[in-house]
Amino acid sequence: HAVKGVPEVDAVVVGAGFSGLYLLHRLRGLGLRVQVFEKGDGVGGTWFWNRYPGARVDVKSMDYSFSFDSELEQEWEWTEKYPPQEELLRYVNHVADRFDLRRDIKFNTRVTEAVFDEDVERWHVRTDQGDQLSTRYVVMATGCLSASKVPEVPGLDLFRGRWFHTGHWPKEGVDFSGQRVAVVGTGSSGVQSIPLIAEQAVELTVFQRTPNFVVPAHNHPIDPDHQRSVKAEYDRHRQANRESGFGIAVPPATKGAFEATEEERQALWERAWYDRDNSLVTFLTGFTDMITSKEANDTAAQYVRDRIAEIVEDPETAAALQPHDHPFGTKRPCLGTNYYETYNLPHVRLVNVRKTPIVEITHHGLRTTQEDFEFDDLVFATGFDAMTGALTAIDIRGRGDVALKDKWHAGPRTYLGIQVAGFPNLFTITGPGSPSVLSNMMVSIEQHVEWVTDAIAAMEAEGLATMEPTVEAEDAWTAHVDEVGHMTLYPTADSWYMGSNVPGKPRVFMPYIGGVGPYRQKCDEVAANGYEGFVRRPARVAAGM
Ligand code: NA7
Repeated sequence: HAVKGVPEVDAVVVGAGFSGLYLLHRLRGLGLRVQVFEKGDGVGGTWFWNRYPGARVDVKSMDYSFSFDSELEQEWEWTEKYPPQEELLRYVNHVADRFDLRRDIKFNTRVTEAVFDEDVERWHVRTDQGDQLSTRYVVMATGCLSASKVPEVPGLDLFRGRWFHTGHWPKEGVDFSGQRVAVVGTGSSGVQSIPLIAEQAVELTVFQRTPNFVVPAHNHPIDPDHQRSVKAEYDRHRQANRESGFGIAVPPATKGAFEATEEERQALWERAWYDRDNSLVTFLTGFTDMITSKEANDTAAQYVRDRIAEIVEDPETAAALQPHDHPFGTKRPCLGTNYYETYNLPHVRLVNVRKTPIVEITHHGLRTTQEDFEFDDLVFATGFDAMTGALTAIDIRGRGDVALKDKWHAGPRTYLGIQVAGFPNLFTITGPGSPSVLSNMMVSIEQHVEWVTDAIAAMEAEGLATMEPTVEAEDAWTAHVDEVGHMTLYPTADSWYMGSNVPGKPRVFMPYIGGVGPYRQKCDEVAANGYEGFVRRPARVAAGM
């Protein structure tokens, strides 16, 4: 049945970010022939593309790194609490070299199509470079925030200045000296880049649709003693992350916000705001009911709003920067360095485009319902078609020629965020329905890569040809993800977790908020129970079908 002349491999991996690299390493370890396709000209995924000024991870370096190789984790020296993009890119290149991964990666190549051939039970994969491959397994390591999104306002083709999206920033960097710059978007990318662009630009106008909660990052050089002490007990440290809620171990909250006194609450928020060792999750994990009770959450939200009013001198700007429309954390909170302070600079101006929306881009700038703006450079920090965008951008067709895009027309449906019914041997790393973006991605990536490669190893050992979830298991998991999501405040916000930032995208809470630890336990139980909820079959020929 094999298509004549089409080369065969055992596994195709799409993407050479952290997920794709670790997958390649593990799949090779099983003795499989693996082909990785990567659309960039280097490894690194997120850290390859997001080179905008100020880009850095907001999970601590000691936690945001691979744990699978003890020599790697012991030898690599981090320099900062939150490493910048360049350092993460160096790290990921080091990993690629150390495990000799490049020879199985084809760069500058985008996978355009993956079609399951039911007759031979193989996937037929095509790329934009004309590659065609026949493979048994396809693993999508395409990332949750990789399909970037430029606003759907007319006129961009008329704009005579330079324009950029933070998610595919030019490699050579951009010099904004002497320029009048506009930034659209105030999520993490806007929050990180705005203060640095303001240092160069002669004039900076920030177009904000929704103010976010921005907590001081307190980034600093890593204390060598701290690095040594974590490394001395790295296994225990990593294990605590794996068992935690967000993939970042913190002392568990013991009471609800209103079981504490006003002084206790205040002390906690002071620590979350001022302590140089704070983290992204300090606010969210302070009390047991932070993500389930609006009133509890609002004690933190109000604390942050008060700090904004304190920092920002112009009362109108301060008011516009204060988030009121969503609870703290229900849109991805940001870590910032001099973010609010930047609005005190005389050449920086905030425009509230919720009040006066952008109507069109013009040849010299942009026009809102109220005003005509002129500038030289336009920066879109407008985010991504999150979690599903990179998957639905590929023409993926499973049994019965059903397109993944069509199957997901009302929102993603998966079992464990790992597989989709009707798409045998297709696996997603940190897919919708898994903790992914609500966690320390490195912890989630390692867990998925290990689970998926173990599942493949088990198939190989048992001589099985296909693995896919039952529709019942997928329905039950999808309902569970939704149900747990709706026990929290998350669905009340217009966020990219809900698909709200993409016009026409179904409003579904995509990640799993049940917690990284419990989720891992569930995955392990499923595997231990003979891959409960999955159908695993020998080859049809071998089975005499
Ligand atoms: P985000 O967090 O999705 O932020 C995008 C920002 O752009 C956000 O403020 C959006 O406002 C704004 N936006 C998007 N479209 C428009 C239009 N059409 N007009 C005006 N403003 C717009 O992306 P980031 O790249 O900052 O961060 C992505 C993730 O990386 C982050 O969450 C971390 O996980 C790291 P909105 O809130 O939709 O009203």
